[in-house]
Amino acid sequence: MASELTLSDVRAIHELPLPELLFRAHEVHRAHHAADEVQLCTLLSVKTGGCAEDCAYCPQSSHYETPVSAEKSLAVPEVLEAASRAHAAGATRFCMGAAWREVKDGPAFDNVLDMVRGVRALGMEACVTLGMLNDDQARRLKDAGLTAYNHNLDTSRKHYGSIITTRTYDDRLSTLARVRQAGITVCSGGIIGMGESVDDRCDMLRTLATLEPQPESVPINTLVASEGTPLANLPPVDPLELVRMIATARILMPKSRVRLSAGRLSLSREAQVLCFFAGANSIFYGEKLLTTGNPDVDADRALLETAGLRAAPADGEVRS
Ligand code: SAM
Ligand code: DTB
Ligand code: SF4
Repeated sequence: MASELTLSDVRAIHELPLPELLFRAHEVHRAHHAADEVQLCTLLSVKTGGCAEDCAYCPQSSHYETPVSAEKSLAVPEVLEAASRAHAAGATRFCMGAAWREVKDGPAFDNVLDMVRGVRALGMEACVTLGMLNDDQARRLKDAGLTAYNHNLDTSRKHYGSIITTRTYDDRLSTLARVRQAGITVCSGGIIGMGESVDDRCDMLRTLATLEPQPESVPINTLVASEGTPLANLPPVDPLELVRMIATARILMPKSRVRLSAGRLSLSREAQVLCFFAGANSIFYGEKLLTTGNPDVDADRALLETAGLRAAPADGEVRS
């Protein structure tokens, strides 16, 4: 995608009549991906709660009174047991999240490196999301075999200041540049339903699509309105707005894996199938995201089966 992509270019795509938008997105999807495959990715919070950042959507921020309390980091063996169970259930990617503002050198980070090595040894892709990091930490993650680093832009530059004040949009972009520089693939997306305008949504997609190269992975989350956070009482997103967001992301970033991420518990099967048609080709798989719920494994297996879709094989595995 050309770097001169403008907000009005993105709006023009986003505002297409929905059938036309879906048609174009699906065409792009089929040209670049096996359109019947959905990657199953399991999440685990390896350090929950007590986070110093003030992200207005997040139940793990210590700035708000939420039902999530600060816990100790998980030990390496329990994380690898969870990864192994996820693998046995069919997940090919394991993503570990920590409620950190940034990575700090020391035993907790050394443990994360061991977790990454262990997940890779199971034959799974390993992704972590640990907040900001420096060049040396990015290099050590790469050396441990990390596949991807998740760090979301979350929203547009304009809307960002009303969601997070404890770090800037440019901090986020520099972290992404460090990850890229270290040779780790980039996972970056955002959240809809945080009171942003359609322009904000489109501008976030514009920023993601003009990164060079584009992120390999783009999670699109719907706000999980969490008790105690400043965004707890926002109205739910119309699922068709999510479909538009996914279709627009697919058209702008043809090769990226677009992930239908948080918020699926509020989506009908029909809405999820429309998201897959629009180009989403990954879901979080397992009863829990980081601290909130997600459809259970049986429901997701049944959804894929009913829709005639299949779990994507691990890289290098032959389709059966
Ligand atoms: N602390 C690290 C960071 O923020 O980079 C990593 C973990 S953080 C929980 C990862 C991402 O989860 C956030 O960037 C945000 O996009 C998403 N997220 C967190 N809470 C959410 C919520 N209530 N609803 C939807 N997405 C959420
Ligand atoms: C992403 O974009 N969504 C995931 C993952 N990256 C780390 C996290 C969703 C968290 C939803 C709220 C929770 O469960 O705490
Ligand atoms: Fe902390 Fe990440 Fe939650 Fe922000 S999104 S409060 S950085 S855990």
